[in-house]
Amino acid sequence: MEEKEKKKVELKTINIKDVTTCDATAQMLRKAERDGVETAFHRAANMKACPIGADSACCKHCFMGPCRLNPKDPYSKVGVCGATIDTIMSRNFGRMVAAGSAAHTDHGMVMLEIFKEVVHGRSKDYSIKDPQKLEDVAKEIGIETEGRELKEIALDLCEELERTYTQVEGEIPFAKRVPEKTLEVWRKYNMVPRGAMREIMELVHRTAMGMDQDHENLIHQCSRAALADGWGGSMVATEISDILFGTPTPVRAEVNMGCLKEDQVNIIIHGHEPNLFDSIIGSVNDPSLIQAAKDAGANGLNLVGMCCSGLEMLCRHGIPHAGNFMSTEAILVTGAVDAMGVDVQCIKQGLAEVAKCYGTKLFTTNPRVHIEGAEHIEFEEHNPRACTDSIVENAIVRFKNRNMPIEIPNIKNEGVHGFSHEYINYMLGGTFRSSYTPLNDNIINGRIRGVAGVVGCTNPRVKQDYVHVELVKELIRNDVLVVQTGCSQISLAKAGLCTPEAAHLAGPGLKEVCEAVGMPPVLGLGACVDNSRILIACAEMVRTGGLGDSIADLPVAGAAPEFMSEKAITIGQYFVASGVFTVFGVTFPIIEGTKFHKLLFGGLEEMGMGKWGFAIDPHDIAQMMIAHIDKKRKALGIDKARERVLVDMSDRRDLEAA
Ligand code: NFS
Ligand code: SF4
Repeated sequence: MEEKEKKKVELKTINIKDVTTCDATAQMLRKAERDGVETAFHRAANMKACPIGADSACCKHCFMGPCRLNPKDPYSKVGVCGATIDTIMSRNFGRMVAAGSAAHTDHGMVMLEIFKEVVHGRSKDYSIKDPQKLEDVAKEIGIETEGRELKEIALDLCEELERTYTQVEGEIPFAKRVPEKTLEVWRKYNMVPRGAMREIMELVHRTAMGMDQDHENLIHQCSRAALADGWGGSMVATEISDILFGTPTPVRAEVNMGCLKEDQVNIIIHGHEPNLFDSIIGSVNDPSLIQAAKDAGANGLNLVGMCCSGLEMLCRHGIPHAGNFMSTEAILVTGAVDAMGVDVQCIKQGLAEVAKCYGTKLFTTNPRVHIEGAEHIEFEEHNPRACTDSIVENAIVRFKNRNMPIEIPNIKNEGVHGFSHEYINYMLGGTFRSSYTPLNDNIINGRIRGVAGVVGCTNPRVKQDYVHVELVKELIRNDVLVVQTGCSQISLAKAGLCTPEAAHLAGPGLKEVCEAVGMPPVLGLGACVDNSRILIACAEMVRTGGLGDSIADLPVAGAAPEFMSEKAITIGQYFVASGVFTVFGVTFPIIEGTKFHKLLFGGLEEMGMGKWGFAIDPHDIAQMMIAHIDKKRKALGIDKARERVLVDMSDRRDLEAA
């Protein structure tokens, strides 16, 4: 009792208006406080981030330490082994990259395994939904497709793509997609990835005590392991998921907590791999389970996604999405969630406690992820429905036994999602001449100033959704076309910017293009692994011509303004290594002014890559990105075109006003 009272005192310390701009989440945080339930928002307020760790100034790579250096005076001390601040920070950075790369590549490998099972005819539960994509991808990496059976091509594709993970020598297959000039830079610094397993292994090895103690040397392996994710693991995950579950095309769908239905059995799938979600779609459409729900007094089964799992199915099938990372605990506070099934990545342990408070059944399904206090129903690739049917059955039981008041925020936002790079191609070019030429032309003539990728997590250390939304608004207002993935896409969807109607918020040039094509100024591409779609789009822009020879020449920039995950660091590093200026918010785990900081924030650019940037305020981030885009426009000699367009635009407005 005493302990509970103490908790309540702590709960008072958050000011809900300061921690989120998501109205549904705010409503649920108020309810949580009334109910005496805590969330990551409350814990963040009560857990001050360690200032030494935040700057990456500590090392625990051996037990002569752990050693802590002084972030305020980083060169005043070294570790017991003599490691300098640059060594310590770069090794920590490398370990983050290794972890993030491992996450995406493990996910990609699972997709490839399923694909193999399907191709060998050993899986009846999945099938090839996009044979055209299968052929296209095969052709692109040099597999003969002419006159061959799909199965033969598919077998070759499996074998070839497996090299992405396992090969010990030579370049990964998707290196073939990289523009030659970008590849040259990678080759110069020995950064073209071999198999991801090889690269991650080497990176973990090199970041151990007594290993690579030169941050300039180590950054090459950081880049190589990161590229093994972006152009490897993540790209395979995306391409194989498209082949198995369908390539996204624009689909209207609803997001936010109002997607829950009080009179139905609500089931949430949260995590990352599309196979679990795909199987549960089958379960909720099973007539016998629908009948069971009706027998329990429900008006049906309501399946809703969250985080990246949710994005996989929002973009492919228009399945409603209830919210991003910082809303996963909050949604349980509705009391309306009968079951939540999770697989891998970004699953807060705190969910178990909140679920317990509201009688929601929390199920882990993946052998890699068990949570104390959650029930585990293992998802087996050979019998996926056993797991997902069981989740549905359990949800029905919970629905029948609901015994507490339910409060569902009455907020839903509609938008259009599912812009694969193939669709962007088609959308802009039309059926007969599908290509990136119109995009490049519009960039060259200045209607579109450049392209920005705004991606990544939400983080309780900054106001949820606020930074994403403000940043994107400012970018489109300045004629920058925005592409999105991950939790950021949901932030913007909730803010109503993923609709063609949002074009009125865009600058005159971008607005004109959006209206002509009927597209939103903010294009949602999918989950975090689908950042690979952005890489492919960048490569296509280079190949189409007129915007330079390498990705580093393009007037593009990226941002993860509310990041929290190691995976985001890896994504940032593969974008930077690919040639993109990438700005992070919240905090950056490297001390400003150190040699390693200078390397990341400038040196890499001098070597022909992109570079990192950091700012907390969304308007600062936007200005940095726009300045970079303008710098690239100038280098390409297309800055004048834009000035002309702007004159044209204001002239036109003057004319209209007259
Ligand atoms: Ni990306 Fe997806 Fe969200 Fe961040 Fe987590 S769900 S892989 S890591 S929090 S965007
Ligand atoms: Fe300290 Fe060096 Fe050991 Fe790190 S590796 S804990 S800096 S002695």
